[in-house]
Amino acid sequence: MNIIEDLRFRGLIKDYSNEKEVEELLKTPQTIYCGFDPSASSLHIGNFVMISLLMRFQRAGHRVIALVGGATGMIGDPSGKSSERNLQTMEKLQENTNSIRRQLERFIDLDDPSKGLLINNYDWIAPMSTLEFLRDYGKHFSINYLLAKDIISSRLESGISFTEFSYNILQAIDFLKIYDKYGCRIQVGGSDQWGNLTSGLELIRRARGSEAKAEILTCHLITRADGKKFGKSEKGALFLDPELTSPYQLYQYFINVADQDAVRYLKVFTFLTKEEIIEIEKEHLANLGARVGQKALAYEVTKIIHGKDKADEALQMSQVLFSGDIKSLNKKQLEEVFGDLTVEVEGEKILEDLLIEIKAASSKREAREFIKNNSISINGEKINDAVKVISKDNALYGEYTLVKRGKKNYYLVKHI
Ligand code: 383
Repeated sequence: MNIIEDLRFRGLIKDYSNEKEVEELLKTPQTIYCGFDPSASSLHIGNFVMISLLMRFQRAGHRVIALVGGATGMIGDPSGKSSERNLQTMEKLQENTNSIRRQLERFIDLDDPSKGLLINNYDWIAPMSTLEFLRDYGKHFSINYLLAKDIISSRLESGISFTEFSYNILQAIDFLKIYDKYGCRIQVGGSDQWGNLTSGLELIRRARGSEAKAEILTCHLITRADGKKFGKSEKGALFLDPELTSPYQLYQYFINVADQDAVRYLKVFTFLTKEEIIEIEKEHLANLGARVGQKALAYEVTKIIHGKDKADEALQMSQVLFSGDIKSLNKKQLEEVFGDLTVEVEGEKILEDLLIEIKAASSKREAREFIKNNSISINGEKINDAVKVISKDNALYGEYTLVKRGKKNYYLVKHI
């Protein structure tokens, strides 16, 4: 299967400048670029779709260029934003640029410059003079052309600064520079980037003549079956930085996707082959309750982003929710898995009172009922003594008591 067929199978491609031309170009080794602005200290799962696209091209024998927008990040892309952005400080931008570079380096093979490159548009945009900008580049764009772009026209009511209005031209300049310097003929991006990508084509054709060959390809932005925004957990965006989104949180997000989304996401986010995915899909559909698709997805995504060890650990941690084997978790893992369910409790309590205090039962009668029916476990062990004393003394790590009621209601008691 060639790369385009593979990308089509994965449902990644939204639009091309010219489908036939892109296919033709990809028959021989090409240089393909995608840009990432340092708007935050970490890239997120939406960016990862494009990083993995570059990885797919690289594995198919093409050279890829990951561009960090050191200069464009100073301006702020209006794409997908309904209002003007605040400018970031130079210190923050520098910091973000460094951490984003480090993230890209982990995914894209940069050992051999004929296979992968990391570049920063600050290197050519910062030294450019205003006159050069206006005479060499601005002259190629009519205001009418720019105003017709969705991103810009949609902001005419609420307003857009000249700064953000100019962003599109900066990205177009990048494409021309990279076209000239690296012979790069294909820029890729999410579908939100269409307006920026087409301006690059426009500039290359105007500046280098109509026979100049350059094309673009965009990917679908990822959607969710329930219509919510993809990639946002209760704690915010899913970041690639494990300090911001832990491997376990990432795993949990994907293990919880809808049945209809699981296989679709396997295609988008993993490097499993078509055959492997079809096999998983069969098993998944044959028994949705077993969540075969979600399990493969969560494990694979965590593995690609954080490595096999972290994926194994996340898998093991999430299995505790079903096995109840609490003792296999260390303190940090216990806090990760159950931290959101923490209830602080002062002093020692007998079990039936504790259940009421933490709202696992609504009355003494109900509490006793649960205990009698064997539906309460404490730190992984069934307890049927309603007056058992629960305190710091028998707590896990001298601090926590994990209460489980029924099959899946957990309460993490923190003794204070
Ligand atoms: C800057 C200079 C270039 C080429 C691209 C850029 C960045 C671009 C942008 N991209 C987004 C970002 O940085 O803003 N103007 O967060 C996202 N991308 C990719 C993809 C995506 C886009 O990094 O759709 C999601 O990840 O294109 O929103 O010369």
